[in-house]
Amino acid sequence: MKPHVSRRQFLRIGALGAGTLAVAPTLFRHRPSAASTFPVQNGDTVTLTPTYCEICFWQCAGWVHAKNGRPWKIIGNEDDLHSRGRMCTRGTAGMGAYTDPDRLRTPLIREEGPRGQRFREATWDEAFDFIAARLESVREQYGPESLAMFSHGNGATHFKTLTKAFGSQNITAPSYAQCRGPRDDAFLLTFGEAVGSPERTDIENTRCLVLIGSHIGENLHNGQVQEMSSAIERDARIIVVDPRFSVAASKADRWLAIKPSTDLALLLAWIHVIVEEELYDAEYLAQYATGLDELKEAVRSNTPEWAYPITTIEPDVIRETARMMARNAPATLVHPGRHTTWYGDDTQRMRAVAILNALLGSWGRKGGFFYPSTASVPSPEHPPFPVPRWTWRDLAPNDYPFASSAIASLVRDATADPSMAPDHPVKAWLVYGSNLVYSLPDPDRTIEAIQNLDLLVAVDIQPSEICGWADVVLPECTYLERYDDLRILPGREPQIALRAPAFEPLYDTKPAAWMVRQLAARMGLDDFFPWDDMEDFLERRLRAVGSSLDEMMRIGVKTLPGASPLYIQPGEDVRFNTPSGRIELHSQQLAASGFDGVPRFTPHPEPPPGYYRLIQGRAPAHTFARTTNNPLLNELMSENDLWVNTATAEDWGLENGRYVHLRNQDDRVSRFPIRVRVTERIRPDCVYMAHGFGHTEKLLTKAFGRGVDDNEILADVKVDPVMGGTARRNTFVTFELATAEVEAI
Ligand SMILES: Nc1nc2c(c(=O)[nH]1)N[C@H]1C(S)=C(S)[C@@H](COP(=O)(O)OP(=O)(O)OC[C@H]3O[C@@H](n4cnc5c(=O)[nH]c(N)nc54)[C@H](O)[C@@H]3O)O[C@H]1N2
Ligand SMILES: Nc1nc2c(c(=O)[nH]1)N[C@H]1C(S)=C(S)[C@@H](COP(=O)(O)OP(=O)(O)OC[C@H]3O[C@@H](n4cnc5c(=O)[nH]c(N)nc54)[C@H](O)[C@@H]3O)O[C@H]1N2
Ligand code: SF4
Ligand SMILES: [Mo]
Repeated sequence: MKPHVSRRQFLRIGALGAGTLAVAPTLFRHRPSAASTFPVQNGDTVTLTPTYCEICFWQCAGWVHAKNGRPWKIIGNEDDLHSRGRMCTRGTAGMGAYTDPDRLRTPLIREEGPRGQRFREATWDEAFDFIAARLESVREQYGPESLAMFSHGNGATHFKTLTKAFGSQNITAPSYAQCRGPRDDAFLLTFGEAVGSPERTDIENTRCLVLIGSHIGENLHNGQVQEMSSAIERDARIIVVDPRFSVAASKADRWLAIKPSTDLALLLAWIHVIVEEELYDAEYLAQYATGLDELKEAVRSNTPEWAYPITTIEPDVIRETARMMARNAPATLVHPGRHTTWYGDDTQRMRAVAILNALLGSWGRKGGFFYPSTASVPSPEHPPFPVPRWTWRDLAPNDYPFASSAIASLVRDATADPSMAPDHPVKAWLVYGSNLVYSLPDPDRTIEAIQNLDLLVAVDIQPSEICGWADVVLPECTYLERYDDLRILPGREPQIALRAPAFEPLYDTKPAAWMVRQLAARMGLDDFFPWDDMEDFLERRLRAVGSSLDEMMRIGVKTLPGASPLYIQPGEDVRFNTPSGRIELHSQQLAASGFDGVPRFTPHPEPPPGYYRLIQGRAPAHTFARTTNNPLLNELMSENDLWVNTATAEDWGLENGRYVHLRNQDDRVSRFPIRVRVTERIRPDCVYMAHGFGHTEKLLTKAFGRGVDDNEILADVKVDPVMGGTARRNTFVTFELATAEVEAI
């Protein structure tokens, strides 16, 4: 029996440290008006400015409250489908990004000498002149394609335009090949469409939610957590597959404590049961799918008994959970997760997830995957971009045929080893809001690549590690001090959201849009920016859809007309964007390229004796490494713990709270120690930590040396041959007992 957990209780569990959603106190009963100032008690005045959050990429819209011009609080915008009026812990703490005294304050230029750490303060003019001159020399010597851009976040919009205007389409982000690439490409191959961000998952209406390694509740993507809370309240069935008893597992009907790295075997066994017992949606498949016969043939031997010794999940449990999914179909959602670069065969594992959903008929059905709508908002017109002579694809023309985006790690590798593609040199990097030393595997390789560059520009708000390796650091003001482009993302309705400055930029920091205009002027690329300033840019975009900056300042979020139906209508003729025009259970495209048309299980390496598989995930109070120095969030959680099973801890004589260093299978030892958390909530064959800690940059005074960075001890990073994703969970660690403990820091 599942204990009844109400939505409120789930949220409270969050407050205990697992995942908090701050419920917005409604200060004003009426709608706020244009960044307007309201008198409140004691003669105080309060100003409300619309924003959408930049603390993670769910981009919740909210209202920034300033009291007497001073930062006060941020609450969710009730009309916003991403936040539904509530921000999460991290979004609520967005003020900390603004108030952090460690922020970058002024442009920096590297002093003569080797790259790394020695800078002088510079004026903006000096910084722009330097960059423009170096880029010109790169263009002359190697061509404009030699510039690569790495980014994360909406603020990068204008830098991307600048890069394309310069003549390069080498624009990439670790959020593809180090994150959701395998998932999106697997769904593209199967349904002809990606899952996208925010995910098109109809958790709100699901009757059976299956989470395979997706730890919603700790992964705090706001809308999903709220929808999952309401699914729990509605008493939807929840199945969680995780080697660790996650917050989601604690809410589940069934927790399948799978042996890590074996998920594909479980998925194939589920598919086997659904096929053998004919539990699939035959009518749906007959109308929309192709490849059922090949699928049946391929999974014939993948019985639950076959999967048991691989996964350690008992055959009865596999059968029972498969039937539970089928009983609730099509309102069964086998959630595709987001961070899916795990073991190197990730696109194939995600294909199995896609196939399972197809069998259950959940694609395009209520409680499964909905069809999102996106607002169409034209931008001010500019001349066409020059056509580059080569792109990132030419760096490895015969590899990763199904990569649907540029592979950040590939661009990095080609920079480190110019012989990989001698005719396509990468000589300059523009890095916006991406801490590549933390987010690309093999940081030594990243630094090696950087040493080959003629120019590295880092645009950031704080002195993250990547800044230390730059030639020029451009300090951006935080999202609370700037306009950015509109938020235009797919969702149940075509919504747009505005981010406007609530405060003047502190120190000598500036918005990216201003930086780009300054650079464009020096580089003769002004024509690509046919607007005066961000207010003009936004006004023009908004006028084109019948709104205005003034209206958006008053409402923050607007739903535009033209929402398309969320679900496939009964009997509707649907053409899927695959070669066959149908859902491809057997992928013709994969087979034609020499990959398995139906996924096939192959075992992954096992930890040697005395070693444990290192698995990792998200801390609810932090976003990657970008918030660990945020004063408000650092106070909530300043370092990560290492989850160690009680039996393992006993074997090693590890008591709770003890600090250890970690040694991986290549004998690489973590720079800092990590605190052991002894728990029954994890299998004995693996250990777990949250990503984003163990900062090596001393200027991040609160985060420096606290906890361990999983990235520095990754080993055996397998590359997915289908799309170039870099797998992060073949690392095995053992414990180095730290005697000096924290004094070592
Ligand atoms: N080892 C390891 N590697 C990983 C992951 C992991 O779990 N472990 N996760 C992967 C995943 S899922 C993803 S999505 C990627 C993300 O990896 P990245 O692309 O690196 O993204 P973030 O960590 O969000 O980016 C952090 C940088 O953005 C800066 N920043 C924050 N706000 C702003 C702003 O307003 N303006 C500017 N200019 N900069 C800003 C921060 O100071 C920081 O330097 O990493 C991947 N890499
Ligand atoms: N608070 C917070 N929320 C975030 C983020 C953040 O930084 N902070 N980042 C966002 C981003 S960009 C992403 S990509 C997502 C990532 O979040 P998700 O896509 O939900 O998940 P992962 O990080 O892949 O998975 C972590 C979970 O997988 C389990 N796991 C490890 N190995 C295995 C295995 O072999 N099999 C199975 N079944 N489970 C395994 C871990 O125990 C853990 O519970 O989170 C998003 N949400
Ligand atoms: S989920 Fe939280 S951190 Fe992410 S955008 Fe929303 S409020 Fe901000
Ligand atoms: Mo991600």
